[in-house]
Amino acid sequence: MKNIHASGHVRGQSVFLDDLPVHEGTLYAAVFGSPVAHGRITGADLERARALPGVVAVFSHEDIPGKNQIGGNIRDEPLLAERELHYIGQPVFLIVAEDEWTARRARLLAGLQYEALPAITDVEEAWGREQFLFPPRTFRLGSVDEAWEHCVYHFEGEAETGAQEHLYLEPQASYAFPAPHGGMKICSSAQGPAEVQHVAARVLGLPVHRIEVEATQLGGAFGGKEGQATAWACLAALAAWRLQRPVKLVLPRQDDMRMTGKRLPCRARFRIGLSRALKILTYEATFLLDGGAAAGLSPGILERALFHATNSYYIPNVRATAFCCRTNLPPNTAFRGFGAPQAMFALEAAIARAAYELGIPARRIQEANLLKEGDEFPYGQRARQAHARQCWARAEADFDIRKKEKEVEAFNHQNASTKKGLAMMPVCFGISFTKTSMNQASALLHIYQDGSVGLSSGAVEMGQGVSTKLAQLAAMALGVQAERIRVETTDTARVANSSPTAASSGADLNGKAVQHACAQLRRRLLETAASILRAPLAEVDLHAEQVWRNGRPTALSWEKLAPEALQRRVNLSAQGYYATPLICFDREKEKGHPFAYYVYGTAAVTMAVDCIRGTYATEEVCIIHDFGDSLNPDIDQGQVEGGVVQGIGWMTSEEVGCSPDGRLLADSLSTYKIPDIYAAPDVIDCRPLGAEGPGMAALRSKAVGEPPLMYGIAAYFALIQAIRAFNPHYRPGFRAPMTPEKVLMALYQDENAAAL
Ligand code: LUZ
Ligand code: MOS
Repeated sequence: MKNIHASGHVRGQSVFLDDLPVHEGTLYAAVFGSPVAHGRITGADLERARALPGVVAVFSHEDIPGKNQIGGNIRDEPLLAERELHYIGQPVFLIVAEDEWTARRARLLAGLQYEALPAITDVEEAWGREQFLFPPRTFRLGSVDEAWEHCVYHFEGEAETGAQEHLYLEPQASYAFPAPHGGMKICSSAQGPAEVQHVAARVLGLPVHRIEVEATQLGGAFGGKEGQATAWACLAALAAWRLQRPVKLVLPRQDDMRMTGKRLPCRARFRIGLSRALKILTYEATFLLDGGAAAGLSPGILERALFHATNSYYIPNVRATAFCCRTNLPPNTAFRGFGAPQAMFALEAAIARAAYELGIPARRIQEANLLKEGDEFPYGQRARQAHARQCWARAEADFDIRKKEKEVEAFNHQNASTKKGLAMMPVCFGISFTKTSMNQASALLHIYQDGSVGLSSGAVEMGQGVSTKLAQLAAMALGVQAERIRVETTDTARVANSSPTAASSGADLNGKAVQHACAQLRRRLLETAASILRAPLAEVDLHAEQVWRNGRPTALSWEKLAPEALQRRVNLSAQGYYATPLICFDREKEKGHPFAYYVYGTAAVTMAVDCIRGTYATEEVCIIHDFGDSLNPDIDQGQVEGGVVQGIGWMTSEEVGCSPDGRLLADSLSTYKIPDIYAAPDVIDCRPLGAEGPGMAALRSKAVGEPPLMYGIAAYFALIQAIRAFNPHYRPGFRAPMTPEKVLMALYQDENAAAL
């Protein structure tokens, strides 16, 4: 089935929050953000802003009727600053006007007096001063120190990955309007409408049932709207509540880039020990994650980093510790991969480091240590249906990696000013929210009297195609054509308490809930059909829009069955519910079985470097990916392509950067460079592994959203290879992103220079 949103998206006809018709009397809001990274508020002068014609109100924290607190598990984040300022762009005032431009102009007239305090913008400094957002955690397996003594090869080093801006096409957006009987309706571009509802209720001081949050489709999210849609929704709701008028708040791109958090940058120190046969016997890593000014989703991100510290490898002795540091930067947040990419990069750096020192290809170490059936992860779960080796072997064979390597070598031999590099990247990504309680979903289905079907679930469509997959699942389960199914918006009044659409689990969890609802409806309709046909239940079946008896079609079509069932007073609505079975985790012991299953894959990336200019191109990306039994190969292929390009961007050109006083250096599209169509790989050849999927995935179709991002890590190591082919003195510092500027410096680095 085609993605039901494809034609709307490519024609620019898809409707997002800011395109919805507005209610009469709608007002527009703009956020006044902190001008300093750290400071104490000493006064405010809002009269000039209030006096501007068209300005309706300027709100501060004093106007919040409920609690000025939007933090999740850790309550450390005010909606509007009270006394202290913690990052540039932190919301301080909300200006509401008759139109957007007036609101933004009034922002320039608002005055804030403050006393500046020293800001911490460096994660090492935060670590040194023990500025932590919450306590560190450590995962352990075997005995690292004992094993270290038995290793033949020992290496230590550092690795670093940068932040990443989500750059969803649709910026953060919310629209709130008072509803009858003291309610509030919020339309929000959010991955988790239930979380927005819950926090908005806290801020407004209302019971949760008085707030309804609806998400239509989102123009991208990538994790950036998992925890961070809340502030803007609460601000719009605050103004709408105080003024009892509709209020819209859509962040201009530059506000969005300045005010919202990014992927957590990470600095890692590692120690890796190998046997003569290149078995990794011991690995120790310490991760310093930069959480920014508030915890947000960082506790989950930190633990997912630890869960993926050994990626697709079996290492018998592991100690991985992660600290989440507090800095004076916007609170960093979820981004496709959720901590796992940061940890995986560190291990690849350790492997690459060992390979260079030993003068062998990294591929040999990678291959010698891949997971096999039954291997234990540092947190106690064992790999089942472990496809790590299969993916690797298929990649080597299908893409003839040896031949490609020889070609790269020959090319480098023949060309003086262009050099190529090839690197491989295995991936093993755990599927389930790491927080066990979040692994639940529900769905609500209505069959209407003409046989058409309305489907609501907790899943938010953000371009990933989950609506299409849910329609497919419902159509299959009910035995009707997918055109009969309308996938509705995601609304807390229809489906309550849903987890955010995140962790690659949207289609899995909501798909199972849809199947559960459909099974109930199907059962009722089969009973109805049996009674109409006066046939035993065992003889009737429902598929292809038809009731069948003993394998032959009857005169009873789906279109006739639905109204007939209604006449007979059969309930044509059903709610389905799913909670992932078996998973558990014990945080005291740091052991358990947190994941329903794993997604595996192997990528090979070839990069070509222009050694005069330092520019580069991704020539080819070859991937064997473990889709299970894909529900929709087109959508899944798209997820792999988008994911790997996004990962390559993170590793290469996407540099956020910040000045020592905490100002983001890349806060617009002229300074932040994501891969465009020209920078995207010339070839992405992604082939399915073809192994059977797990029963824990809907129709054995594995989750696909996040795992492919980590294939992009190979781009960094391919670049390093190419640079070394030109400059044997180059000492890699394993600091991503490897921007063209950095590549150019690396190409001409002399032997005494510091690692780069
Ligand atoms: N969000 C979350 C996630 O709350 N928990 C997770 O485990 C997760 N994993 C990936 C992406 N988002
Ligand atoms: Mo996410 S990083 O919102 O799955």
